[in-house]
Amino acid sequence: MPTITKSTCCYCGVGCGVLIESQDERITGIKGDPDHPANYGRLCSKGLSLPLTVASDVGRAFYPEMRANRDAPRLRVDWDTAMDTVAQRFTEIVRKHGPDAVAFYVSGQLLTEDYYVFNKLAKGLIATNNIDTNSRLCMSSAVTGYKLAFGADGPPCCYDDLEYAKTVIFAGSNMAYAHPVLFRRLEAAKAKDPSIRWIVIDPRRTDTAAMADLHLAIEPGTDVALFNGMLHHLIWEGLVDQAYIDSNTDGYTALKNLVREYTPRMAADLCGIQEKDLIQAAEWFGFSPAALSLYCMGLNQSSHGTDKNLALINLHLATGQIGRPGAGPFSLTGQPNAMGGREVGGMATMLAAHRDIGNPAHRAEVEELWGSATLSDRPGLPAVDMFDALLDGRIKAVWIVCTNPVHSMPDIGKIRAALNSAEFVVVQEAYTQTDTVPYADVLLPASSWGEKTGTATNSERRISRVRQAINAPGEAKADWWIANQIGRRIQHLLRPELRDLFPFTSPEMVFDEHRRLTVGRDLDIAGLSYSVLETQGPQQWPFPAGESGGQTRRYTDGKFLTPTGRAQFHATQYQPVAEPTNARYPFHLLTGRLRDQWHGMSRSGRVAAAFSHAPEATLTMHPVDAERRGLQAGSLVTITSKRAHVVLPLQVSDEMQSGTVFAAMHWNAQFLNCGGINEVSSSAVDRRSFQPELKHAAVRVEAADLPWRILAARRGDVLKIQASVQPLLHECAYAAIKVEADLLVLKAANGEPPAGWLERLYLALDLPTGTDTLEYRDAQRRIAKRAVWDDGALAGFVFAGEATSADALLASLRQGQPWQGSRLAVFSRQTTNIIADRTICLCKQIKASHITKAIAEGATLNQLKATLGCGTVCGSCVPELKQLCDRGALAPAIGASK
Ligand SMILES: Nc1nc2c(c(=O)[nH]1)N[C@H]1C(S)=C(S)[C@@H](COP(=O)(O)OP(=O)(O)OC[C@H]3O[C@@H](n4cnc5c(=O)[nH]c(N)nc54)[C@H](O)[C@@H]3O)O[C@H]1N2
Ligand SMILES: Nc1nc2c(c(=O)[nH]1)N[C@H]1C(S)=C(S)[C@@H](COP(=O)(O)OP(=O)(O)OC[C@H]3O[C@@H](n4cnc5c(=O)[nH]c(N)nc54)[C@H](O)[C@@H]3O)O[C@H]1N2
Ligand code: SF4
Ligand SMILES: [Mo]
Repeated sequence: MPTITKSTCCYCGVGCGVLIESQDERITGIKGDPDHPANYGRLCSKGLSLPLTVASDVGRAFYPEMRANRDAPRLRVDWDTAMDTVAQRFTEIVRKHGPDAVAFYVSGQLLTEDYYVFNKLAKGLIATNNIDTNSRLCMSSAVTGYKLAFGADGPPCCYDDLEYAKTVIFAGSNMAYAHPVLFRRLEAAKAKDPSIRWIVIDPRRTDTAAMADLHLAIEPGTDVALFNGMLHHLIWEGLVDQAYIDSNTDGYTALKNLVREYTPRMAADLCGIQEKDLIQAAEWFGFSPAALSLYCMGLNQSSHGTDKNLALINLHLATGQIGRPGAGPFSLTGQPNAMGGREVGGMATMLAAHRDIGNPAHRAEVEELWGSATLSDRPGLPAVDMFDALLDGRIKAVWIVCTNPVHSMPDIGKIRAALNSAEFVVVQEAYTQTDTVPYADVLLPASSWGEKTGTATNSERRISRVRQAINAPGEAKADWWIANQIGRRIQHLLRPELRDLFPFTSPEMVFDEHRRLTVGRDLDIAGLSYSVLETQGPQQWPFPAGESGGQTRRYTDGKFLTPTGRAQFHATQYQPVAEPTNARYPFHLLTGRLRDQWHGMSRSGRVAAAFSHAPEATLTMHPVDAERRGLQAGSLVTITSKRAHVVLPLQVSDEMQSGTVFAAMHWNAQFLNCGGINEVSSSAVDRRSFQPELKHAAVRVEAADLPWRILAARRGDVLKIQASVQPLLHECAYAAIKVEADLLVLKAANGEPPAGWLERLYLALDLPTGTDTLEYRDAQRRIAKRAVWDDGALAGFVFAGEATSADALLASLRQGQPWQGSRLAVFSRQTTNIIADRTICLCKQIKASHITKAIAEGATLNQLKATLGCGTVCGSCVPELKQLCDRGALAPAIGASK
């Protein structure tokens, strides 16, 4: 009999409740938890495919590993050896160079309990504030914005506001992809009340934008000008709420003076949109009984991310659109526990429970509660600075937990150099093939989703239990446990005189200590405990002692947490992106997410179906720009910034504006010859939030001259084949792995064949010579072809030397049917170009060609659902289905794919 465990999805900040089905230490299924108030039973394509991510142990980190030096291989060691080593090296470095010579780089995907112990280890024991997180790349501008405007961090809104809102602004958020289950709630609300207005602010026509009543395709980075222009119109049309401004805010006059110059015409010009559209947006917002703004990385990941947040909040304060059902500035959190990390103060710029490092009273409170060493009053180094300090030797050792900076940080070349120059690197990971693992002197194997216990807080401040369904494989351990064990050892070496700082024997003990620190703070959760969560289900904070529930909405009484009790307006001047385009770098590069992949793909990349919607890394460009440069869809292009270059196939689509190009953030050296698009991205940061401008870089795009081409495919255990091919990828100027159910496809290109590469590829793909192998070589033309049969069916092939396509062969490989006729035909059976037939609906596996055919025959969205079944399970594909229907039977795409 399968066991059912109630837990939480480990992907996005929606924080959906899940029911995990498991049997014999394997996760066998998943369902949405009908009782969870985030999703009421729904899951998106990513959540639904979680069991597939853990179906195989290939690539999991099983045992602690260590290496004697940079050039030695990492070898298996026991836990005590690994933990003693980490404790000793950290202690030595702290003794010799001081506490700020070590750093922790952690993650918004850790559970609150994990985060808490790491924060205590850094700040309470070692007395350094050098603990930062990937949330710096994600939420820090939102944090700064909230703190400056309201005096405290955390969204004022709740998910029910999605149903109450009458005007919804999506600012720099592709919610249809990134927060799909919440998007389903918005779709349902709009279907019920078609007078609801959606405004999308995004330089790209995303699936979210395509569903909007108004899409403001602004020039990248111009959001502040837009919001200022909207406010100008609201003021001059008398649409502001003067009574709210007078009684609840400060700073209005300065703001009013500033936005006087932002006439709708001037602002619209800066944004590259029409004045009437800006006015329309302002009026829908201003006249609305309830206006809700949902915002995400298009605002935060900017060198003026704090200003973008503040300018949007200004609009809400000026119109009193806050603290009421359906109204407010709602920052969507990206990671499942970005909020929990903020609550425990797990960042270089804050202390536990929303306290400030620079506030002596706050430090004293934490010291008292912890019985710890004197807390440091020196601000810690935020992510980008932290790696800079590692590079120049100020920091000697770093402990990286649950994040993959050699993929996700901007300007990865610099991150690699920093890790290479570090004295000691610890990587605490669940998977061994990520881009950061090769830099580990010590690899600590972590348990992952389905294997861990604790809590996480979602976007609406709701704390949910994460429960363990199965045991972790091998010797992998929970993150809090590892921090606690090593913490004890470091304390023994460094501060034995202090009270035991790491007494924890369970996550519940950690949670109880955490909630004691929140007493009297804005996020007070003294009334919450594991047993309350057990009996009453997930709860929002604040939840002080004596209360029967958490707080749904904040600031409902117009009282804020600033020293004056009034919200603060901030006069935000528009400033351009840090790296404007110019004649040398004429394109503006945007980056963002795909529907079915998660970040560095260490988990989602294990699911073949996740590749079917967007099969490969590409660069998307507007058709006019491509034509002007003589670039064809599908051809390889080199994307060059001031820092580095990357080669990718070109995708052509009018969802881009001319002058901007887009690349997904996910692809990395597990699937490509390089670390992905962050090779070229910029590490310019916002001066107040220190968040890097991952959304914007100036690049040039040229045809890549790489005449030697390889197309290879192999049937078998894809994870195993991928692991053996991965080390070869970087030797080519372009190489990309595509995954299908039991088929791995490799495309590569180079100026000429790298020495001995093909022979190594044959080995990696297990395509040996022998009776079941056919080979063709033409040394002069540098052509080499090899095909291998297994049990009479084609098992794999490599075609090298000329631009080849082989869809007939790929089809034959997929089928695995006995080969018909002469095997010699293998070298001539190809037809022309592969037309990418994407799978639009993952749940029902419905391909684009079937859908467009049905639409051509007159099918509506509802008929598509009824006849093909697409869009009827998780709903993640509905926005795209709707778009296809709206376009009528037109071809779904210009160029290679979409
Ligand atoms: N499928 C999927 N979902 C995810 C994740 C994932 O990896 N995959 N990750 C989660 C995480 S951690 C996060 S942070 C969220 C991110 O969620 P989102 O922020 O919604 O996703 P992104 O695609 O990164 O960026 C959103 C949009 O910002 C736009 N943009 C770029 N520059 C600008 C600009 O100057 N102004 C405006 N207004 N828009 C701009 C981009 O074109 C893009 O469409 O997603 C979460 N959900
Ligand atoms: N160009 C560009 N770059 C971006 C972004 C962008 O939009 N554009 N977005 C940025 C944003 S918003 C974010 S949040 C970051 C995300 O970037 P990362 O934090 O690098 O993302 P992940 O790939 O999710 O990394 C999590 C790692 O933890 C491992 N892991 C999984 N479970 C566990 C566990 O329980 N314990 C431990 N110890 N490890 C585990 C996974 O295998 C994975 O390698 O990327 C940022 N980088
Ligand atoms: S929306 Fe999807 S990825 Fe996000 S928590 Fe829910 S199921 Fe997981
Ligand atoms: Mo994020």
